[in-house]
Amino acid sequence: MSKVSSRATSLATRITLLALAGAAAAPLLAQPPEGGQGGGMGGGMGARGGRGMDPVEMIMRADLDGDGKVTKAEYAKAQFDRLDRNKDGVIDDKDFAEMPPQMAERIKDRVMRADANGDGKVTPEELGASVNMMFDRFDTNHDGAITREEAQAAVERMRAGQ
Ligand SMILES: [Ca+2]
Ligand SMILES: [Ca+2]
Ligand SMILES: [Ca+2]
Repeated sequence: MSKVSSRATSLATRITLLALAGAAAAPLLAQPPEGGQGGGMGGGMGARGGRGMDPVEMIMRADLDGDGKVTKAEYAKAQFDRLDRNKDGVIDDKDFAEMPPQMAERIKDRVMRADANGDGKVTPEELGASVNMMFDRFDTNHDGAITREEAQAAVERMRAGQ
């Protein structure tokens, strides 16, 4: 039976990853109420973003220092900052209350699984620990950083594994 549960866990991890990637995109989507297609500036240049945002881009956005690699710390911090809406240093109900209800509902259970000590708040450390599992999946050469190529490969693997 432990087989079953570990399998379920790894699936949950994948789902969490996708949910977090979605959570990252949502705030951006929430801003312009779609409709103003292109600000007249001759279009082209695809207004980076919108709904079809590539999961690889979402991962690479966590590259806070712009060196082309996402370290574990960068990844964890980027995810945490996006979820800690009220910037009080923990993720809890108050943050979910500030998200669009649908989104909050969708990600809440998964995010709160990171609440290792069960106090109803997810700290950066707690989120970091749960993010590590996902990170390791991406970081295929285990050098502590995800490159764009690794992100791409991981996203493709996940898609294929569905
Ligand atoms: Ca970096
Ligand atoms: Ca918070
Ligand atoms: Ca906690």
